[in-house]
Amino acid sequence: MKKKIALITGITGQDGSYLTEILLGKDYEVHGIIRRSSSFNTGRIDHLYNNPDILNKKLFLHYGDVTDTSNLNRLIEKTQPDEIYNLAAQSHVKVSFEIPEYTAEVDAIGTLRFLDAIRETGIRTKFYQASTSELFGKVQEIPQDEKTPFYPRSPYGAAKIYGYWIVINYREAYNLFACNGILFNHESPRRGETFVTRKITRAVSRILLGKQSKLYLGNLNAKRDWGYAPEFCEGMWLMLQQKNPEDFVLATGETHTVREFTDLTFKELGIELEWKGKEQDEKGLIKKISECAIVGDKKNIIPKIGDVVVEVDKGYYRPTEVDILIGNSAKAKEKLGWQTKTKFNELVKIMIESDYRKVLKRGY
Ligand code: NAP
Ligand code: F7E
Repeated sequence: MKKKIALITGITGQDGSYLTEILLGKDYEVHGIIRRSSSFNTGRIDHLYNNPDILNKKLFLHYGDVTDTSNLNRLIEKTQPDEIYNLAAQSHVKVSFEIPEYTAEVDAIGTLRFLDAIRETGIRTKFYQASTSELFGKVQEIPQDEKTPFYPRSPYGAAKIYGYWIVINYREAYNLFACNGILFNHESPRRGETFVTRKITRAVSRILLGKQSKLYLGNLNAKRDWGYAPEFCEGMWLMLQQKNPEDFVLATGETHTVREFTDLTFKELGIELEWKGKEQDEKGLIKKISECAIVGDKKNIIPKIGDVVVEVDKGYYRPTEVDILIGNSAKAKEKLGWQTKTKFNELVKIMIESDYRKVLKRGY
């Protein structure tokens, strides 16, 4: 049987790297679009890229950018994909307030360019769009599912809502097989280092090893539905294996605050925190230090009881915030047989264990 061909934008990102592994595991030929960069940007796929049995045999990389229409048309013609996964995005919500126009160019119009390239070339392919729980923004109901009205709270959310609707429009107008995966936050050791979970696990590792003294955070009370990224990438593939194109929410159904994520991260390394002060003056201090499996002897921990290790920096606050997200993925469970396995505390453990070992080994 002919191998299936997938084309992935955003292959160098967190999700792109896991999705590539999943598709190669299912014997796909995978083509990825990478951006030209002045420094290396393939770190997350280097283990595949540097494997001579994989590169240019099962995995092919092409320079491109979702802001460049002619390049997208050419790549679609050249690769003739059975499935396209559009993961490329300016994906940082806070940054989208600084570069709103570029965010719209990539996240909104980039999606349109792809759909239109499919229409123009007339190739028969399936299209996955990386939609997001940020569409729900100022949430209109709790929990959120496929029928919950949207209320985006950032230029990122506003750009992604265009992407969401243009997918539906092209599906209805031109009969394309195009799906929106409305994915709630999903994290991993490969998460970008400026997203809050990875920022916390890296900083806590560095604090305990004496490489940095404090972790500065923004809104400690924001609540997110955090899942484990590889499981969400399997869900993307499942959406494109259905008979009919539909939109699906993928979420864990649990929500936790940034403060809880921070507390649990320290706890995994044997540190109990106490919180003092209110709102922007709130601080996290070390209350107790215990032996723990990851660190071993507590003498290896550099900070002392009473040290302030977390502070609030209002520079990390957003002009408009999404206060709470919690998803209901009953539809995905029923129709795709998809549900999360990794619980919140396991996710924190996976991430802190990975970062602690990295900092210990590399020294930074
Ligand atoms: P990520 O780690 O930030 O990766 C983004 C990818 O897009 C990177 O490969 C990046 O390339 C690429 N990219 C950015 N601008 C591009 C452009 N103009 N042309 C081509 N490629 C471009 O994001 P992620 O966490 O893997 O998320 C994947 C997708 O899912 C994104 O669309 C995101 O908005 C969406 N999403 C993510 C979550 C989540 O919790 N992770 C939840 C819902 C939706 P470089 O490596 O060169 O920067
Ligand atoms: O923020 C709060 C912040 O940047 C989570 C992207 O993948 O998921 C991601 O967007 C929460 C927010 O992710 C800091 O205010 C506090 O309430 O990790 P984040 P995000 O904004 O939820 C969605 C689903 C996507 O689609 C996006 O592409 O944490 N927070 N203190 C902080 N956030 C950051 N980054 N840094 C802080 O210091």
